[in-house]
Amino acid sequence: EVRRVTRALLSVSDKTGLVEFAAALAARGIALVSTGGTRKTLVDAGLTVADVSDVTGFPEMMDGRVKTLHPAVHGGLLAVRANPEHQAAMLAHGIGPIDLLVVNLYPFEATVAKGAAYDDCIENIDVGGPAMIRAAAKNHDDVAVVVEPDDYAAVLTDLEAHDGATTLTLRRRLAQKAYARTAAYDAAISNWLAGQLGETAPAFRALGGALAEPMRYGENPHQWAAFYRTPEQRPGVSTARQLQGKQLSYNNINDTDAAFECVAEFDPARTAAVVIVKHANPCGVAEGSSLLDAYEKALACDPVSAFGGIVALNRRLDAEAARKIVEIFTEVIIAPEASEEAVAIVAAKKNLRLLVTGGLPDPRAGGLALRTVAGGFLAQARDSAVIDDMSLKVVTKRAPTAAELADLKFAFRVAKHVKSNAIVYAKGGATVGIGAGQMSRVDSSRIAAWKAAEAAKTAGLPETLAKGSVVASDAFFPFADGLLAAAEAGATAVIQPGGSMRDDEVIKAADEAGLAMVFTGHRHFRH
Ligand code: 93A
Repeated sequence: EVRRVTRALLSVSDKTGLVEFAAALAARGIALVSTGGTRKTLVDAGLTVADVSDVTGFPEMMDGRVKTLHPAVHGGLLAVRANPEHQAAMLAHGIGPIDLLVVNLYPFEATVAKGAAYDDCIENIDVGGPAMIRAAAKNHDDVAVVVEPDDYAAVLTDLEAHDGATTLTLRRRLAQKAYARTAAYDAAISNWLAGQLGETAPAFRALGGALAEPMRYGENPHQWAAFYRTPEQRPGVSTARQLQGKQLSYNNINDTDAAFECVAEFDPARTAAVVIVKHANPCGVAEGSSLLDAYEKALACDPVSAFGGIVALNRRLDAEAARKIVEIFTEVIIAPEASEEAVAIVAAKKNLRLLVTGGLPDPRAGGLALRTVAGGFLAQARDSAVIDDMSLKVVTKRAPTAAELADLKFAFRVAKHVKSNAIVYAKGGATVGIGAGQMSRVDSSRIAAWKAAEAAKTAGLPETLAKGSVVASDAFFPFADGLLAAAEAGATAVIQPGGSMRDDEVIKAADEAGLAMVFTGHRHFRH
């Protein structure tokens, strides 16, 4: 399943690394074919390169709109080498094989991003490039396709290791990347056109929304997406100043919002606090004597998940916290402000986005929360209930100690920001185990307990982090099992809304297990 490369077609807009790559191919005796601009670059560098016009027998025409759209090119990419009929067709029509395709597309996204005129954007819609990429990727059994300079090295390594041939493993990997690229490219075009049509505007105009920016894609590369700003002026990701880093993606914005809304629950006058979010759920939350202290405690909860996460802080980002945060791969940092020194430290990580908001949103503020359903949308008030405003009721024989009570409040504050069913273990002002998004409460309890045990292992500690912790549940325990799972894991106190038909049973089980339990009277479902 290795395939010898005899001829390569190169047609690239981004000419980064092109000459070196082409020279290495030529040095292996691979024949090169190129389109106008690419060929000029290569010939100027002293390489021998055939002109694609000589291959097609047509000049590049119509402002370059038609250069490679020809059977001599597509036949060479699509012919199945082991198929005698395909071979006969190649022979009959004088079509030579193309075993390696190197294409990167007209810079449509960059053209839109720089605010170019409509016609300029249209002219930057590549047609021939994606057609060749899709053809080569379909025929990856025989053909290798490279869509970005980052992959040149991998191809050369493969050729070197297999005497001028590519492996199926590499060709498959490249084909997968190729389709991801054409999907994202088409999504960007459709997204831009939708924006031009003002297609989504009516619904958002009703809410007073304005297009903040079209996005490369949505939750997945095949979904178009755009970011709208409402006049609400709530400090957060939509009003933030981005000091550095790449453009935020759809998922970045969603996750950053989740992180910042959660950290805003912690009054900066009372404590420093840090929230680390992955996939819209907190994977570590902590209060601390400083941001560094809080960050270290938050990270300890689930250091594995924190990799590639979003970090939100409730106070001005300082140098010591920044230095620690940049030690691991982080997507976004969001804070009310950042010190000059902290900004300089983060600057060393080019891709890391740093956002400053100028303040924290008020967790008690009203406002709309929206979601779509087939054929409509649901609107509701934000969940603006805050633990400090709830009248807590001790329902067990044992009342929580002062330390337990502080952690219970902390855990319930966090549980509000964890997808249901939410179970949060906390100790000393830090989460130690979070169970999120399970369909059964007892499963969330088990997962949270398991994570607390895992985190202890990672830290080389003999005992689970849940030992001596407290536990919060976003909704009542319908049965005693979830509560008992928490007690078994080492929790000594529980906070939950209460209100189950079986509250008596659950309270009895808590008393028998020696737990202290507090009812809040408020549920924090989050779906
Ligand atoms: O205008 S196109 O859609 N028509 C084509 O037939 C075609 N073939 C290659 N654009 C086409 N390309 C693109 O030209 C490639 O995807 C590449 O981005 C660019 C390279 O052109 P040049 O070699 O002239 O710089």
